[in-house]
Amino acid sequence: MTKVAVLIFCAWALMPTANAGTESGKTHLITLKAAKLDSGQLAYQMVSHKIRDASGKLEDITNRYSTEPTIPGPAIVMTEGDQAEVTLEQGIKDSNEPVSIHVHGVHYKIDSDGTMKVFNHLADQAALPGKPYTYKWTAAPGTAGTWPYHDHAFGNPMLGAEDKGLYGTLIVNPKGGKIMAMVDGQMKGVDIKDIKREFVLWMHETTFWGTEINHLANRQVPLWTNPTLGAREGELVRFHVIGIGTAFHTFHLHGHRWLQPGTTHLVDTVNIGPITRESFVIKAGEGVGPGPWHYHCHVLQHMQSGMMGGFRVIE
Ligand SMILES: [Cu+2]
Repeated sequence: MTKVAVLIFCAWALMPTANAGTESGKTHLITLKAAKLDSGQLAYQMVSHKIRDASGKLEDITNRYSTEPTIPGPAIVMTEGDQAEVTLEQGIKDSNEPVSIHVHGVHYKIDSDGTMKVFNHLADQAALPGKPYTYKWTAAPGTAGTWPYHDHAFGNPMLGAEDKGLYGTLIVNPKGGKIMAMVDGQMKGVDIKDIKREFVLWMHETTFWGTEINHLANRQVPLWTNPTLGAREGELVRFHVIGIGTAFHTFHLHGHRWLQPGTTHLVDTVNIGPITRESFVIKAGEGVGPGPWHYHCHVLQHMQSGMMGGFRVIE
């Protein structure tokens, strides 16, 4: 190799490499606020969500979210290859304490860890009143899945206040646009765009906290505690079940069964521990028809404490 060729080669080798797959991805410009509910619990609220495509065009999708703070917090949906800039505002009444967002699953640099200096030994990565903090996430290829995000600072600079309601869901859809599911008695790839509703259920101690992402109305609907879910028979429905807190649960859905992700196992009950999750697609009422079906935790003590809700499938 000539000297010039070596120099060109070295310059090429040292160029910052774009994350494969991100060139065509979108950038999510998100502002979230941490707030206090009348109940005294804490919650995240979507303030603004705009999506910038590769040509620079902005789409504002803020109106798809509740205008109030909710538990769980807003479900943020990205696709592998997308990036997000998430700015958090501290809007907690009567408090000057830092609050943060720590996300799981996706890629981020150490300054987007959402932790405090006492924990990360570098810097406080939290919002204060009048002083927002911005986190950068990359939904890199291979990070498709359902992930939690939660506070890691408020009230306790090591651990934060996730147990007071500061948690939400990040859904990274696979770039290929398909999810394996057992539908019509066959294991097959289901088109994500054919899913009509997604139910996000967080299992916290002896209570379910839910949100519906309704793709028919293009809206997220807060469902609050132990909700009754609803679907039409034959609709493709996706569940995201996530644990938080200290208890271990077994999530069970009556009359339905699903393919465990990455396996050929068909199940109707799964273990859910703190910050572990299960995400799956079913066809509502498949083989069993409409009815007032139920879901519940199958830990007897939790069932006895009322940890259950309905899954009404109508014709
Ligand atoms: Cu349980």
